[in-house]
Amino acid sequence: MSETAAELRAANFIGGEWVPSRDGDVYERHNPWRPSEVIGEFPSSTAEDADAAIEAASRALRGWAGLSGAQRGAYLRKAADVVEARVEEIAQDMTREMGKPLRESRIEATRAAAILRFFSGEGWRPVGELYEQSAAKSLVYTRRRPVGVVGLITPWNFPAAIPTWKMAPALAYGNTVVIKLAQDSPLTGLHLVRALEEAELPDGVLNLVIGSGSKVGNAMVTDPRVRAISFTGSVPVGQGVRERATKLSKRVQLELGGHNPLIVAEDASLDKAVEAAYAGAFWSAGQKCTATRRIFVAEPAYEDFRERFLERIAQGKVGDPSDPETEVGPIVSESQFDDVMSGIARGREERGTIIAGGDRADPDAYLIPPTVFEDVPDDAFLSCEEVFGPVTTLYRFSSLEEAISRANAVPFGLSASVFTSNLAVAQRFVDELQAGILHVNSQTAGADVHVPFGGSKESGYGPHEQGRAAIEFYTEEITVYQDV
Ligand code: UN1
Repeated sequence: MSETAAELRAANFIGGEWVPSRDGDVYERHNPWRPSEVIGEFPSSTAEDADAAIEAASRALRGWAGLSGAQRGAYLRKAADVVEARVEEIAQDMTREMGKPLRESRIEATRAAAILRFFSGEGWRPVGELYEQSAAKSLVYTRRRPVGVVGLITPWNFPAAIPTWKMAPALAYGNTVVIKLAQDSPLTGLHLVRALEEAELPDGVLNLVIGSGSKVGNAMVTDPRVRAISFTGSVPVGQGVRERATKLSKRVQLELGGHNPLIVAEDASLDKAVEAAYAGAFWSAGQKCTATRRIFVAEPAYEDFRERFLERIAQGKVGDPSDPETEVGPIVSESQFDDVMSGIARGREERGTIIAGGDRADPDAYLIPPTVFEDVPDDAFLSCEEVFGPVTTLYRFSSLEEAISRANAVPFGLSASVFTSNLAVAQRFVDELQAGILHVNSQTAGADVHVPFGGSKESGYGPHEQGRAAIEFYTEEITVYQDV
């Protein structure tokens, strides 16, 4: 363990103190590349710990909300400096704890600093609109105020970016925070919380609890003091969160799964399309809700695309995620590995043909090589359900209309790509494809820090995240009639 990492406390952070879980329970987290290596022992917290964190956040609310936006932004700017100075260390820990290839971990840690920096400027931007009253010339204005204590529940697959893109706007707009980090990758999030502690955030403004969704997450969702819940994770868990939280009139924001299509038109640059398909389907071992799950190729281009895609797969580096050349590393845990392998088995049972990968690639690591299916029916499991690994399927299409309608034929709507050199094709795709994030000539994954991010249909619920869009969820808009 590096020196600063050793200083990190594998503990909860409540009211400005690093504390073990109340009942002292811990769990071990292992390196998915070499599962015999223990990464660390982390608190296995309960509802009592969540309660203490919510209490601390409630006490800190008035003081924090009472600062100016620019004052709050100054803390985020300091934290951005700390994260930026530690990008390499954070990236190394991210790779060890969840197997994300180092090249992507570095990009993600850098992105966390950029998110903090973006939101540090929010305090200088408008917080309302000014009108004239209709009956008299007196003023009426809108004003955005903090929601209160917010609960953030984050997944293991983007352990730097997602906690940051929830914490930074929550804090910038004057809320206090209780965050639950995913049990599979808490170390990266500990670096982030530590950076905000080093920025001297007042006690209780940010509280961290590590534990399971059923204990800690549930306590956050059902506690009436928590006024808003932002959740990123699976569809069934997210829907359960929404049900319980809305009963208590809480705000809910959900970022759930995807089944993202990439359409390769006949006139596409195939080199670009192949590269994007590879990155979208296999980087981070396909463990992104924005990963490319279905690739629709125009009939005349199909054989050529297929051949180049298989060549690209043969050249790609699969293996040790700490090697900066590696493109595809292991799956995060044994249970996720088992899920992906059973998705592959199901694809085979349902008449799918595997043309690349499909079998475990290392007896120790949870390593699955890039896996490609073809001849999978549109109503088969693989064509409809998210398999959270490096697994994608090729389909042929004969008209754009057909491609768009098959691309839309799933309950998900997170991201989608088209590759074409024809503007009319691009425009039709942008008009008709049912997803929150559309890409023309770029891969389905990836998200810029300053623009809205979020899905439609079953992929998302509530206002979008990131950029200025985040203000919708993390503030309440009030209207003020002001007469003299
Ligand atoms: C990205 O594509 O860089 O959990 C972000 C996920 C998404 C974030 C994707 N919520 O995979």
